Amino acid sequence: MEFHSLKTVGLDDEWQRLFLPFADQGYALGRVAIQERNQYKVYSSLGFIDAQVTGKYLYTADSQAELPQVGDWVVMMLFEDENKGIISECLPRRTKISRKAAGQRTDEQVIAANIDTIFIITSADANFNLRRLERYLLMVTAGKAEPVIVLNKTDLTDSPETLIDQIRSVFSGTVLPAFALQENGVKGLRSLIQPGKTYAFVGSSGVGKSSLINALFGKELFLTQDIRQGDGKGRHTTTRRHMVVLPSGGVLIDTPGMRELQPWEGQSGTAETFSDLDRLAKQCRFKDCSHRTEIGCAILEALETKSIEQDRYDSYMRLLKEQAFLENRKEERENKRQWEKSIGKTMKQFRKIDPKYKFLDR
Ligand SMILES: Nc1nc2c(ncn2[C@@H]2O[C@H](COP(=O)(O)OP(=O)(O)OP(=O)(O)O)[C@@H](O)[C@H]2O)c(=O)[nH]1
Ligand SMILES: [Mg+2]
Ligand SMILES: [Zn+2]
Repeated sequence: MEFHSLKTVGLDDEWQRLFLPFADQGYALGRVAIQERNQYKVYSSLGFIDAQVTGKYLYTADSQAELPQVGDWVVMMLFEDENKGIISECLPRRTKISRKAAGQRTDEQVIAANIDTIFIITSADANFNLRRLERYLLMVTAGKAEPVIVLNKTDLTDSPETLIDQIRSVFSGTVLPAFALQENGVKGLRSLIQPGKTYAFVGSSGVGKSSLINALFGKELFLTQDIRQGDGKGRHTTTRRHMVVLPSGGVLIDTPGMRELQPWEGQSGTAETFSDLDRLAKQCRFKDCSHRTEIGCAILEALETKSIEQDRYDSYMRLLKEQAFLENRKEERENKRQWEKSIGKTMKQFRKIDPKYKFLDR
């Protein structure tokens, strides 16, 4: 990998300012390109090096989200003769993209950090789904990065314009058509990419994220899916997040397609995509309106007069439900933590009286 300085991977004055106090103590700065458990590949002043997180950092982190992720700026001790680093801190994230971790847990999973623009990739085939796009938009805007929607595989439809119009009905930002398998099919995308800025590619498996990055590089950098069999569901080609630098400048992060997509960040998440509905909801007669049966519900009224569509209403309701669920789970965990803390205190007091005292029933 060609690599000249940390500026190539996005270092700017603000990061430098944040790092200054650490520099004075002999630490080095780096940016995480790949992460697999506690094995990191980091851009540093020594070039592309292996790194690990200190034991202390690892054991004091409350969740995966607090550990360094792809795109993070990290503070390291460098071991020059071994070409290795030990990470002890992560600089505060400017932006991130995260979701609820797959499965039952309500943990936040950070997909990438410090991204300027997120390309949400969708494809002009059976995969096209506006509701899913809305969910991606929500996830992106909650993490404060700027979303751009890319409609890939425009060769597979007669009228990409129709699909683009549909996207514009739910999104007022930039929408770009693309054809990853043709050299000039990524012209629009390329023209958006600026040196020193960071771009993440997200979207379902098979929409062509890796193909688009390969097209931008003009060579096969990443593995892409072979000709699909059957309905094309199932296999993920990209299995980990990966940061690379375009020769012309611009930092790109490829991500594996997401199967489970639930927004993480609480209420704030509805802000952008459903801002009109949120505004309407403020006009409901009851403050805690569920927008299902209440008299004086502004949302139901809008539904009745067809100023909002049924499936937009449905996805709004689904989202509110998920958020309520996540909020509850967070509260539960907080309660549990408080409870454990108070048990701990009680036990300390008991031990003062009798050092052998144990709580048997926990
Ligand atoms: N027809 C057509 N096929 C494309 C285009 N872009 C990508 N493909 C094909 O779509 C398939 C999936 O592409 P990938 O780039 O692997 O998709 P991905 O989004 O990276 O998928 P995951 O890594 O599994 O998340 C491959 O067979 C590509 O050749 C396109 O613009 N048009
Ligand atoms: Mg891929
Ligand atoms: Zn209501």
